[in-house]
Parts: sequence; structure tokens; C-alpha cells
Amino acid sequence: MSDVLSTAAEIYQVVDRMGFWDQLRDALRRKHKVILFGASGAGKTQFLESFGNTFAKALDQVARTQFAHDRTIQIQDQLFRFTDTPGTVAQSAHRVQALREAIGAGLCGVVNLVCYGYHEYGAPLEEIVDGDVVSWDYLRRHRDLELEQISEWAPLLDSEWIITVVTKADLWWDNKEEVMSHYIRGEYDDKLSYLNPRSHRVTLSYSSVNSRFYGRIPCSGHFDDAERVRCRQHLHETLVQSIGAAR
Ligand SMILES: Nc1nc2c(ncn2[C@@H]2O[C@H](COP(=O)(O)OP(=O)(O)OP(=O)(O)O)[C@@H](O)[C@H]2O)c(=O)[nH]1
Ligand SMILES: [Mg+2]
Repeated sequence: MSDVLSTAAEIYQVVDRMGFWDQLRDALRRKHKVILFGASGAGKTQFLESFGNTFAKALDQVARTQFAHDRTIQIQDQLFRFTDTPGTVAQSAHRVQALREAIGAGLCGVVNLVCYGYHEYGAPLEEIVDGDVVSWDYLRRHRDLELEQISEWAPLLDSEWIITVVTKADLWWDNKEEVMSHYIRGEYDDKLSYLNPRSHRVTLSYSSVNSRFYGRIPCSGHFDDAERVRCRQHLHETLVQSIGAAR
């Protein structure tokens, strides 16, 4: 009998060392379900990377997400289950399907990632730059795409919250009044509130990584590490406060 007990104790110690109990506890804990939207190159996958590392490396601009997939992320003492979605125009049906599944599984809210048109996904250079600066037409077309894509999902929501994360602040921070007012008071908010008047909406600035646009156009010099940490803190607090706000 004592042999059996000592074997059981040894097994317990081994699985404890492997972190099994922590994994089991996490598997059983409630996860707050969030779906991530945003046009291709907005930075959704990079955004999820940034939770684990404030100073993460930039992802390759040609590495597009092909299928919706889930990632569990701990923020303060809460677990969130984020669904990263593919942002290309051709994947529209796939995104709607991912949203329907998330609603069926008890969706808490949506994070919509926007970036004032600074979408980076391997477009030809002649479309992107105009001399030494980003082409105004490129930024305008991609902002229009952001507006088109919210029509796909916003009408399907009920009272879930929507957090609009205006990312890539390292690129547009020098122009922050214009950028944030487009999302808080301008065309974007008009359309979102028209498509879903019931949702609770919040808009935040953010940056997942410091990186030249398409490896060429330099970052805004004024978005420093202190600002990055402040944006990150604000996002984490907002996500934790959003728990239970949907219903
Ligand atoms: N400067 C800067 N670049 C960023 C930021 N976030 C993402 N990027 C870059 O933008 C490019 C696209 O980012 P992804 O995360 O792959 O974009 P995505 O939204 O997941 O795109 P899809 O998978 O096609 O839907 C990558 O090269 C990133 O490094 C940011 O905050 N600042
Ligand atoms: Mg992606």
C-alpha cells in the first residue's frame, strides 16, 4: 500500500513540475470571448503578439493570416480568448462565419483594429509612396476599406461592446488630433453608430511595434516608450473593465 502511495506522490510531483495543474486550472477557467476584425495589414496578428511583449519584433508584411484561429491571452487576472481573423477582401464569408460561431459561443465583444490607412501587406511600392511620404490616395483607399468592412459585422451584433483600437500610433502620432477625431467624431463613428446603435463603443490609440512603414517611411519621432506603455495600460484596463458590460 505504501508503495502505491509513494508512486502516486511521485507522479503528482512530476506532473506538478510539468505545469500540468496550472494548465488544467487555466483550461477550466472562464475565458472572455473576443473577435478581432480589421482589414488586411491593419496589424491584428501583431496586436496579439504585443500582449506578451511590449517591444515585440515586427512581423513580415507578406505573412497574411489565412484562417480564423483562437489565442488565449491573460490580461491582469482574466483570461481572454481572441479570435484572429483573416482581413483580405476575399475572406469576407470566412469572417462572417467566424463571427456567427463566436456569437454562438457567447461572444463578449469585438476589437476592430484600424490604422488610418497605414495597412501594410506587400502592396507595390509605387502605390504606397509619393516622393518621400506615404501616398494620400493609398491612405484614403484603405480608410474607405475600413468603412466597408464594418458593414460586414456590425449589423450582426446585438449589445456586445465594440472597442476600436487605432493602432500604428508610432506612424501617425504627429497627426493625432486628425486621426483620433476621424474615429471618435467623424465618418467612422457615424457609420458604426448607424450600423449598430445598441453597442457600447470605446476608441483607443495603440501601437504594437515601432517599425518604418513598408521598411521605408520613418516613424513619428514623438511616440516614445512612455507613450507606448501608457496606451498598453489603458487597453488592458479597458478590456478588463469590459467584462460583463455586454449583457
Ligand atoms: N509601424 C507599425 N507597424 C505595425 C504595427 N502593427 C502591425 N504592424 C505591421 O503591419 C504589418 C501587418 O501586420 P499583421 O499583424 O500581419 O496584419 P493583419 O491585420 O493580421 O493582416 P491579415 O493577416 O492579412 O488580416 C506587419 O508588417 C506588422 O509588423 C504597429 O503598431 N506599428
Ligand atoms: Mg493576421
